[in-house]
Amino acid sequence: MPLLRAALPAMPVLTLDTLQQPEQIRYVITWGPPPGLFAGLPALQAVFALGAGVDKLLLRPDLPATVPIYRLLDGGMAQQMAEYVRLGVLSYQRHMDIYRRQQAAGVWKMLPPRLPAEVRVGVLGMGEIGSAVAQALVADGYQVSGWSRTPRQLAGVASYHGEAGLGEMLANSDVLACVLPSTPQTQGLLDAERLACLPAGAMVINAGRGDLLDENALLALLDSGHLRAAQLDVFAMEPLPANSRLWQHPSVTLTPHIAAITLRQQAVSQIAANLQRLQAGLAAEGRVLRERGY
Ligand code: NDP
Ligand code: OXD
Repeated sequence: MPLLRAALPAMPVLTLDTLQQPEQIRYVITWGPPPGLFAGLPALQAVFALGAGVDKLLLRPDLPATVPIYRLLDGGMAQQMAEYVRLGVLSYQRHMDIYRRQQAAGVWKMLPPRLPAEVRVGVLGMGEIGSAVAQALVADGYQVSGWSRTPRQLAGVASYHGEAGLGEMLANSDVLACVLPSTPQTQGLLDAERLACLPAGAMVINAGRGDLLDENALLALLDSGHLRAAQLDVFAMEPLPANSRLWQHPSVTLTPHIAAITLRQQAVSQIAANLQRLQAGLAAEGRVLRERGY
């Protein structure tokens, strides 16, 4: 709050605890607002999400479709996500997951080295975050391809789009890294059939949203050995229920939705600049297009 007040000295900034005269509130900055909040704000002109993904906000029945939603554009999250994905890819390339299992079993066995140029990484989602992930992987020397809804060009990245493009990319991805938003079109995208299109011995990284991936299908393919490993940051239900088999699975590394965390200073600067644009009658950046769901 002090950061926001310092960035917007001319604008009264209230918290939920200090909220008075809700009928005068014009802007809300939020991640997970309490149910019904927006219904009591008749003067609401815009909502600023404290994150990149707005799937939950778009489902809010109390938020009129006429109120624009603005999301964070990168804000330091792209670099964090690139680090998160590179951790998984590097671990795969250097066989660290296999060596961990060998260690647990007391096995001393060298595996043949694999160079970055021999590892194919497919990135699902080539937006603010996905394109930074892809670029970081290209810089590391991996063979990188990317998938998006519309055609995208990125130096060193083989670009795919649409359903046909997805099949081809999956079949050629040793590591699949998902940083897609959750939309009606992407929910359930990584189902049993599509996951089975990955080459034998592939790894899946999901840091987009949990509902993109069928967790049971993933577990079945890990159990059968078709997939070698998974690194998961997001889940169908968060926190991940205690009885999920993912917790204990030897081929799964999981993290509690921390792949790319909102950085306060960057978020405040971006939102304050956007508010100032709106106040000056200019278009703000990062507007979510409701009709496409992200
Ligand atoms: P962007 O909106 O910038 O990019 C979204 C990308 O997904 C675009 O390339 C878009 O295609 C593609 N896409 C959307 N729908 C489809 C579809 N139906 N088929 C193919 N491609 C599709 O989002 P960001 O990069 O900023 O963020 C992506 C997501 O990452 C967030 O929505 C959030 O869910 C997740 N995230 C997770 C975090 C974590 O800590 N785990 C942190 C931050 C974000 P096109 O280029 O054609 O528009
Ligand atoms: C986001 C997230 O979407 O943290 O920003 O998941």
